[in-house]
Amino acid sequence: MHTESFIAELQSIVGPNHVLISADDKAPFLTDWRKRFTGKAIAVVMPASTEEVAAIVKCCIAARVPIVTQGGNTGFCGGATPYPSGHEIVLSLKRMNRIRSTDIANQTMTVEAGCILQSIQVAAVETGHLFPLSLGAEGSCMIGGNLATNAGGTNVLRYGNARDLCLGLEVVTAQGEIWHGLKGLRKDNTGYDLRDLFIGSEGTLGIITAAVLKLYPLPLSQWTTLVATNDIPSAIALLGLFQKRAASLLTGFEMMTQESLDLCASHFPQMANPLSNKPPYTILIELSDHESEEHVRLLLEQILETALEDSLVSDAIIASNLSQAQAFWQMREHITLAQAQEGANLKHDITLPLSSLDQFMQSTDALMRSAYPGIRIINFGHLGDGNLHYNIAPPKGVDPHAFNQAEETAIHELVYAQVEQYGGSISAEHGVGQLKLGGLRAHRGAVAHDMMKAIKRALDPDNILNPNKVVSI
Ligand code: FAD
Ligand code: 2HG
Ligand code: ZN
Repeated sequence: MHTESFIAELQSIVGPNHVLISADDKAPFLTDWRKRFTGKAIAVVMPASTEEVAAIVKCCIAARVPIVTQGGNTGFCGGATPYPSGHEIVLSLKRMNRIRSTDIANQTMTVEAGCILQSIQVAAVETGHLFPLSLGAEGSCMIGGNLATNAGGTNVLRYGNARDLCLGLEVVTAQGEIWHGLKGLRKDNTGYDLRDLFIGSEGTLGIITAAVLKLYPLPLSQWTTLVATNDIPSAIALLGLFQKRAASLLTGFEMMTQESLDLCASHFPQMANPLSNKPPYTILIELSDHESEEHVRLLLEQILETALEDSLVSDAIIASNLSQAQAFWQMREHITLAQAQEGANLKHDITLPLSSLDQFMQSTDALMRSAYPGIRIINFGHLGDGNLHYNIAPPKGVDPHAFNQAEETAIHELVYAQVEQYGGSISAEHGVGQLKLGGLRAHRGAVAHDMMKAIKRALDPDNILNPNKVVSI
């Protein structure tokens, strides 16, 4: 491969301004959001259309250059970061950011992969609809990346994850062909489900260029409350109570330990927990209603009354206006930002059956604290989905890089052994990327892992799309 002629060919496809080759221009695309992974790339290429993506893939096949597709670069597993070998290109979809159409009768919107999630949410509201995918990175992550990682976020317990919100895809295959799968159908049993195969495949099977998304009626009113619970069994009983009494009106159920909130407040003092006496667990609950403000407010008050009577909660604050509700959510979302400011940490994005969650937390906390005295367990997450962000930070005053270098493997092993014991998953919503590549065979089992490798070989025999992410062949 002659680098110069390869670059010239890429330039002829997308135009010279859209092939970045200088170190400074490429730098923002070569390190992930957490600054955990840094790689190198021949170039960063920014196509403006699906046809240009297809032409780039064909050019890369001919030159035997692998492609690392990138959306908003907010992923947590290094999936969008090239390896340090420098033999890959980064394909950034940021220029493919058009909303192609909205079909009000069908309640769908067709968007290009480089649309920022928040811009889709706003466009949906402008038509009187809700696009329910919601996460802390929504101001910069892109829908292609959301689908490629099957992102979760805070509305999963009511609306499902990214997979549940997508009806059709347009994909450029590893052969540089275009699969036109942009149908907005809620039923389609015509053989294998290709859409679901590409969703969650983290750029290893195809390049998502556009998607048909589901829209929902915009709720009339939302009420948010923060409640204090003393233990996880009470929190889970509270979840059951809300599910029974509020049913589909329950749209958020998030858990934060006080240790997480203390860290958050130490970096963002204006975001201290408004509940008094620093309860062990703070739960953020959101109800969304289509009937009326009074209806949902009354329902929330009645459920909280029962919860207080049954001693499931010891304290509660209902947000009295929109800005207080936003402040509750900000506190929740800022735990990740506080951790980033505090320094390197070890993330564990895990799910457990709700029935095992308490035992998991008690035994893992005990093992962790006895092995690493002074360790900080920053545990929070989407309790309604059984999804914990069980993040580990070194004892205060200990250099995080030195600590991670010495203890990372042992800490991951400790947590993941516990996850296996309690029937959980080592990746709930963030994916595999390069971070969890090595642990996947043991976790999924040889049979499942071999099927995944067979799929990768069948769809991408030249191993051109994001090699050595998710699975190695
Ligand atoms: P990128 O990081 O650019 O890419 C992620 C993966 O998808 C890579 O493997 C990449 O190759 C692939 N990819 C990207 N675009 C395409 C495409 N068009 N076709 C094929 N493959 C593609 N995640 C959650 O699930 N829930 C959360 O609550 C959540 N909160 C977050 C909060 C913060 C502050 C941050 C920084 C991140 C959070 N994330 C969360 C993680 C991240 O935002 C999601 O994984 C998101 O879906 C990634 O989107 P992206 O556009 O940034 O993708
Ligand atoms: C969230 O739920 C994100 O806020 C980030 O998934 C989790 O920081 C994390 O580990
Ligand atoms: Zn999360």
